[in-house]
Amino acid sequence: MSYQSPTFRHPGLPVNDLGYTKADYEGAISTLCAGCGHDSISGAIVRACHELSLEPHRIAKLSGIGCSSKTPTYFLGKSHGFNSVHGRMPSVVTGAAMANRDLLYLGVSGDGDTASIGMGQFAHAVRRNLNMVYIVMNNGCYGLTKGQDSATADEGSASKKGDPNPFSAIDLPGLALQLGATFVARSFSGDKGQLVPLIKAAISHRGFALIDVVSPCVTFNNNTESTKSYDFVRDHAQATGTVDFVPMREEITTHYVAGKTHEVTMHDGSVLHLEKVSENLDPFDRLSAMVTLEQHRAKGHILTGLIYMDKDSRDLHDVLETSRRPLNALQEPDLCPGNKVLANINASLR
Ligand SMILES: Cc1ncc(C[n+]2csc(CCOP(=O)(O)OP(=O)(O)O)c2C)c(N)n1
Ligand code: SF4
Ligand SMILES: [Mg+2]
Repeated sequence: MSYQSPTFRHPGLPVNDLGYTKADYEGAISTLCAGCGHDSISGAIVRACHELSLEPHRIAKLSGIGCSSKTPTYFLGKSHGFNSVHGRMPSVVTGAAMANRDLLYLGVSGDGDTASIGMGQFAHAVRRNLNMVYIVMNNGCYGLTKGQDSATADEGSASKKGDPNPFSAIDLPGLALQLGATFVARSFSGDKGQLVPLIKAAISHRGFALIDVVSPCVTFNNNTESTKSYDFVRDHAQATGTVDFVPMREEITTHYVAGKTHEVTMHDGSVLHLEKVSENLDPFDRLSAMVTLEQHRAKGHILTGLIYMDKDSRDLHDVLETSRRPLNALQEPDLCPGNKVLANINASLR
């Protein structure tokens, strides 16, 4: 059975700069459990791409395996898509990005897909600063295979039918910071007000942008003993500050209190406003970000918002000085320098 979205829409729906409605960024109707946090994240991705007026054919959405990795079917139905093998999404993005730097790469993964089978791939995509947005839909369990604990499940946390987890959890933002990530954020699927601007900022960032989104699994891991349940996250989340994102094309009209805010111009000219709430965190200082993250973790709090950003990030293309044009746009004269140049190279090696 296929679940296609109905094509009829109210004629008065607001359109973006390209003339597209939000429906133009949606996908098929979700088959996930009703109330699954992953669906809210899909909705946030749709909203961010619509509000940024991105051309759908300029986006490539990629994923691994899991309920989370199924979600690209439910958003950006007019974009390129590749559902890869469990944990292997980063290497597929690496190949695609090296061949065609003109696309925007949006990777979606789960905590199982990223923090267990895909850990090696994740680590190397981070340290190479691959130019992509990497969203982890983190429910602390393997939802698709009936709720086993994942490596991000907190010690002592228990899923619906499970015992308390005896192992310490992998904290993906902390790990990414240690690996040299240039954009690290965390959010909650139930907080679109925070998540949408973070996705927009991640899209504008040049380099690897991780957003770890706590996303409750209502079927297997939303009980009172779980630290990834809706109630627990609502009670324990602490935001670094409010985030506001203004795309390059829009006039900046909002006013912020001096001294309490940061204004960052992104690589593409968009502007990120950060209103600082957490006194200890300097989001442009890796060490400060690591310390603050650990302090919150020790208290059992979940730090959300923008945790760290390197404003001068150099992505993999910058480092490797790759071709500015996609490989499929190169012609023979671009690839073959001609006899004279080759003869000079040969002569220099004699
Ligand atoms: C190579 C391989 N090993 C194991 C599996 C079985 N498997 C499918 S999804 C999954 C875990 C998914 O967990 P997560 O990435 O957290 O996604 P969620 O379903 O929780 O969103 C596993 C172990 C598989 N499909 N392929
Ligand atoms: S099993 Fe859990 S993660 Fe999978 S769709 Fe259902 S609620 Fe979502
Ligand atoms: Mg999971």
